[in-house]
Amino acid sequence: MAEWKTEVDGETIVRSCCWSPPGCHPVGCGVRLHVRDGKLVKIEGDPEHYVTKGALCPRGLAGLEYIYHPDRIIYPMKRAKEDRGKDKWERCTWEEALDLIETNAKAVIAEHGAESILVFGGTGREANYYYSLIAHVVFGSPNSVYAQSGWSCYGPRCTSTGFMMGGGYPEIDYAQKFADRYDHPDYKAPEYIILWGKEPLKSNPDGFWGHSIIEMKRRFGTKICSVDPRITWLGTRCDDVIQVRPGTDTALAMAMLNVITGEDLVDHDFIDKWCAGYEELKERVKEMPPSKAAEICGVDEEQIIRVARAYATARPGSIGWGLAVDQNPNGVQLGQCLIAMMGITGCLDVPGGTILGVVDPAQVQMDASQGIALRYGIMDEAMWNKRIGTDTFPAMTSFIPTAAPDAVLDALETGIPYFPHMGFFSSSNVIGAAITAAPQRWYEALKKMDFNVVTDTFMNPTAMALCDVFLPVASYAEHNAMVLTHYGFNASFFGAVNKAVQVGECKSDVEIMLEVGKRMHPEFWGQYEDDTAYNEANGLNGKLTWNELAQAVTIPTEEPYRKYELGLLRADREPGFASPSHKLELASSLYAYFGDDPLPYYKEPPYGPISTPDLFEDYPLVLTTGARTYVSFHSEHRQIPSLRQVVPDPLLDIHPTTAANLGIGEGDWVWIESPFGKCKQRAHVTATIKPDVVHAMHGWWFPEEDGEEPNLYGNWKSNINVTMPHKVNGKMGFGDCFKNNICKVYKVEE
Ligand SMILES: Nc1nc2c(c(=O)[nH]1)N[C@H]1C(S)=C(S)[C@@H](COP(=O)(O)OP(=O)(O)OC[C@H]3O[C@@H](n4cnc5c(=O)[nH]c(N)nc54)[C@H](O)[C@@H]3O)O[C@H]1N2
Ligand SMILES: Nc1nc2c(c(=O)[nH]1)N[C@H]1C(S)=C(S)[C@@H](COP(=O)(O)OP(=O)(O)OC[C@H]3O[C@@H](n4cnc5c(=O)[nH]c(N)nc54)[C@H](O)[C@@H]3O)O[C@H]1N2
Ligand code: SF4
Ligand SMILES: [Mo]
Repeated sequence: MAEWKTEVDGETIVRSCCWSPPGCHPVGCGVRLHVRDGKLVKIEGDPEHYVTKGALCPRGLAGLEYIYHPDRIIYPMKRAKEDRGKDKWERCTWEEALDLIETNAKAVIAEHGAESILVFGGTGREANYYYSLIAHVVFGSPNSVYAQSGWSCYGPRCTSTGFMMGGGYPEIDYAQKFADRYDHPDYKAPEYIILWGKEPLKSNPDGFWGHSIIEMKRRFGTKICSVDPRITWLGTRCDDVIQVRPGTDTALAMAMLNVITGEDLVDHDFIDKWCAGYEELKERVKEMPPSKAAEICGVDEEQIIRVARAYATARPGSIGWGLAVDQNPNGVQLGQCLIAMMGITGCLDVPGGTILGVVDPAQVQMDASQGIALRYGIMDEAMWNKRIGTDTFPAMTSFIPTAAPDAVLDALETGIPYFPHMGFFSSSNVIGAAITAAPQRWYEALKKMDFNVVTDTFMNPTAMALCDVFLPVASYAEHNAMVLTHYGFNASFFGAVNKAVQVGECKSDVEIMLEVGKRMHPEFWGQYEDDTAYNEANGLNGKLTWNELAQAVTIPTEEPYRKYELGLLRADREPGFASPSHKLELASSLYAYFGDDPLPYYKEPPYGPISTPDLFEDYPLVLTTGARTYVSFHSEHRQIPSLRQVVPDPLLDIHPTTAANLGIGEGDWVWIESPFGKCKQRAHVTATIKPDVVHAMHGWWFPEEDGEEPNLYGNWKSNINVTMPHKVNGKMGFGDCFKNNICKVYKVEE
């Protein structure tokens, strides 16, 4: 193995793991960073990374363009509150910027209480480790905010898992935990994989390295089914593509369970020893025969039966469940069905099945930011109980330590339970075309805040419209950090992000947290001299020193299978699952406790041909959005030339027959209008989408346009989220319409 840092012909080569910024989920692809005279001159894949073996995605390859982009903000800036929306930013020193934050935060706390500070975080990035810490332990506020309506990303899947069994996020086994990968003696590849509302080649989500699907197919002949209203590139290589009507997935999954239980394609040993509620589940899914689901979902009955049998008889089968599970108000029931499919077929945490993560009691500690704040007296119980949404969203807020997103918008608009006064935006372009439903409402509401801070790499609509201080964030090549896939909740490896260069005066998210923390609460933050001291104490939990990790670059976790037998899923280290009964609860006592049905049921999406037939006459197409592309991460990368060239404009996928009926041709600009708002994108006419469905891209703004208000870099032009309703969540508070809205589409005439 090469040294982590070598000198070759006047160049320093640093081996590292790629993460954020720019955005990505914690995949930690291996990179070799070539440095000459203090500047990066080349970024290439690291062939010695035990998972990615030299491969990088287009965004990884465009790293130099991003890091040295002329528009990147590399010094702190400030602006007077009355100049919000105007390009009147002034460069300032870190001291000035931090003074402003300290003074304003202390004034807001004195006048309105710490709860009136909101700390916003987005997804995937390293900053995700810290935004709750910044709220709870830096400012003493209970309100960290992930602003997607219904917390509709990852949270629902993790909550279904947490309530039914624990063990982090169940992931496809691609031998990611073993240094010798597919050659490991205990490993067996999945024979059959269902990719359910997930396109991992593009998304590489949450530490799942999507290319492994191709590797397993090539090497072991793994068969694949894609459940997706679109036929993706991977779909064309699949054995089955179930083109489900968006948002009806729970009916489909219940029908598969109907086949699997009805034909007794189950593992009775596993069920007898480890499951509770099998007979009730079997009874419940009798309500959903394949013929009924076929009609609801608009798919072929025979296909449902074929795929259910293929999955259940594979030794083993595995399921990759994606974002479409979360972005569905019926999604926690879908998650429940998928976990049941993993369990009752005996495919849970076995080689080649869907694997779980060792629950590390110390890891639980690290994430319990509210616990630290309470122990150090930075928040008291009364303050913690002021978290917005705990009364209206008890299931969500019992499991996730943030405020409830929909309740935060309500609070901003109505002052109930109180008006927030300060925002700290850490890795979320809140009014941009990504995270929020109804961003036009968030924009109006957030304008009223007394003081707003943003930490980012580029100017964007949120910063331009709303913020008073801009803190420049260091890219992954400019700081030391660690990568834990699935944020440590089912980690494949410990990975090192090794600093190679300094750009301007940028600081990492940890450094920013430490600096602000030392000013607000030195009694806690004073103990950490710098970012590596912080990471060593918290992320690595004393198991490794920072230098050991930096040298190794990756350290696979080498976790064993069948953790429920070994006591590795429970903090008390007894065998079983981390549910109230210590079984895999197919009928969930916690679902029932939070007022939902303990068993899965099907509910139509809130808007659609069945739920709102009258409205559907005016808005006769089902709208799904946001399928990932190779060349952007949400609202990021629009200013990177080599990436923008691949997808220069926002695209609406529309079927040729539908397009012809509407007089729409390839490349036409079209309005996409829902009952809640409209925006325009360019038609891409393609037979890969179901005829009665259209797909719109998310995350579009135009960094090349005028940034000042009212244009805000064209923020409202192609922003698909202006068509999204707010607060359409299911009984436990989860889910939205990002992938199951309705719309009409017509040509832009001007
Ligand atoms: N390049 C890139 N990678 C990313 C991101 C990014 O922006 N860019 N974002 C990251 C984030 S935050 C996330 S959460 C992950 C998400 O990554 P994935 O889980 O892969 O999710 P998507 O790409 O949104 O959608 C996956 C597929 O679901 C299909 N789909 C749409 N509606 C439905 C439906 O109702 N039912 C079913 N069964 N399928 C449906 C879409 O057509 C799409 O092909 O990606 C992460 N990775
Ligand atoms: N219509 C529709 N909308 C969607 C989706 C969809 O499928 N359809 N997907 C949704 C999903 S699943 C998610 S998770 C959200 C994501 O939404 P967000 O995570 O809020 O994504 P962005 O809007 O890109 O905002 C992220 C900002 O963080 C900055 N940034 C990048 N890396 C770092 C870092 O390391 N530190 C800091 N401080 N800043 C950084 C970026 O430059 C960018 O301005 O979008 C959601 N929006
Ligand atoms: S998938 Fe993520 S970590 Fe891997 S190269 Fe692309 S941006 Fe970097
Ligand atoms: Mo996400």
